[in-house]
Amino acid sequence: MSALNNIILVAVGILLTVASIWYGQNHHLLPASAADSAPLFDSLFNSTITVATGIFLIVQGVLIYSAIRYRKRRGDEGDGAPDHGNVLLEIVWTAVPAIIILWLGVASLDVYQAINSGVDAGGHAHSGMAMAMEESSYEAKDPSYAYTPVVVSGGEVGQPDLVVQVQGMQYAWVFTYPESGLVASELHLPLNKRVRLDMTALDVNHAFWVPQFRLKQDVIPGRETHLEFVPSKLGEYPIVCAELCGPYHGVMGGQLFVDTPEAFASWQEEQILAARSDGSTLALAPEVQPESAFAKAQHHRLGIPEDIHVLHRQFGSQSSG
Ligand SMILES: [Cu+2]
Repeated sequence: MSALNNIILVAVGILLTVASIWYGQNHHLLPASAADSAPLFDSLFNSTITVATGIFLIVQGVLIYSAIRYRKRRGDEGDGAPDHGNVLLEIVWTAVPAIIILWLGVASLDVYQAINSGVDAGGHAHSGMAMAMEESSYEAKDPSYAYTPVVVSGGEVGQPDLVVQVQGMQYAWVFTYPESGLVASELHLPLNKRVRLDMTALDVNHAFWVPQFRLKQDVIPGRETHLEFVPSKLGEYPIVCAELCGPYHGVMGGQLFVDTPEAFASWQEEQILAARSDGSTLALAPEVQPESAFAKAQHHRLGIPEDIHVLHRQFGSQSSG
């Protein structure tokens, strides 16, 4: 009988292990992975799901088994057998979670450091004055639209091929390509090139999040934060603000396009041509139009009332219909 019990116990253990490993690899809880940072994150997530599934099945299994096996029988009015605890069991159920949490902490730190390698993780603090000077340097230098497309080289690992300045504001993202002076409301990135985002906020805290890249980073006024990665899959991905930043936080989003290098180059050329043919093209002529006007266009697109600009005193916004 005891031998049979042991066999059943081993069989249940094998079944639990197989079920946990299978679910850890087939949960479909994550969106497609589209950057080099994603597989690192995903393998940790899958391991966590495997362990969590095992614990879930054990706990629920023991609960259901006990409820059935030790249920009150008809006519049974007596107490259960006296029990003074089980030292071995208590050691096991303390040690096992402690080991799991320790492993999870070390493995998470490992992945975090791998994803942030090559990036000054904390960014560096700026004074308000330094910040204001930095903002003015975002403007294109040449007023005659003599932009040149960003040349994307195949730089060595750890050396970004492309740097994009990201500005978060209530309730939009603005992307500046400093090499060409291009300012856009969409983020276009070339496939398989190392990209660094230099990010700052104009008003309150925001957070730049691309679920398909498994990257999320706070974007803070008066301070520059960074993300560095290699987009690894062509496509269009949502950019989400992951920090409650005001009443219209929920609509603060954007689009990220991972293009072939050729498509990326032609997108840039299109933008530059548009700027040449129409001097008022706001997104391409930051020296002509203040950034507040760009924000206004975003607000219009998102259906946000224009008087929200009253909140944007730092832009000196002049509302108009
Ligand atoms: Cu935001």
